[in-house]
Amino acid sequence: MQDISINGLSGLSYLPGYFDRAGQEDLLDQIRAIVAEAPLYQPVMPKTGKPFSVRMSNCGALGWVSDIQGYRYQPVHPGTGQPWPAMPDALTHLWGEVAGKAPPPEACLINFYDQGARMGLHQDRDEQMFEAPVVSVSLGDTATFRVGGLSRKDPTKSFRLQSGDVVVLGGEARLAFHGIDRVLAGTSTLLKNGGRINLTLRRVNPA
Ligand code: MD6
Ligand code: FE
Repeated sequence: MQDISINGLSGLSYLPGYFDRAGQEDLLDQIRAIVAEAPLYQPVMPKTGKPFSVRMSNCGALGWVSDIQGYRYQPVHPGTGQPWPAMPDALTHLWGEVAGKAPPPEACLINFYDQGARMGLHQDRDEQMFEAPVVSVSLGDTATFRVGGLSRKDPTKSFRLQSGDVVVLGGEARLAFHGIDRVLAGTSTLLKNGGRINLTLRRVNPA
């Protein structure tokens, strides 16, 4: 586990290779079963309706959604109206290992990146509980992750996230701006057709 200092903020941890290849394959099988039930869909930005370049789904009690009305957490898939599938045990276990005293995660956002997809600089701030960290898992092709400070104008650092890597944004870095600049094609054999999956675990409501 590496603690990375960014703009003087503590609380950003990087755990390279947290999941070994067998662990990544197990997790991927479970994500495939989840998206068979709760299909990936292309969300749009609030107000403008501009589509995201990533496709999304969720698992856990709550899922993060974005549509013309805004960003929010909700208990059902916006297309099927069905509850989100359960969160895999491996993810609840990961949270127990890295999230300190935080209550269990309620939501796991699944982001799928095709070649060319990216994620603009943003803060994760739709939760009612910033005391709990956000924990991310990367699967598939390597991505360039950029992280800055509490203001969008703060300087940023970028580093590569490989399949199996975990990032924790907690403490002072919980609200740091971050994003994905690009996905590097052909860097992993985990997904047959390439691309990248990112899972972010969140606690939404106070215990
Ligand atoms: C991604 N990650 O890796 C996007 N958010 O595809 C995030 O937006 C993120 O990695 C909160 C905490 C860690 C993250
Ligand atoms: Fe984020």
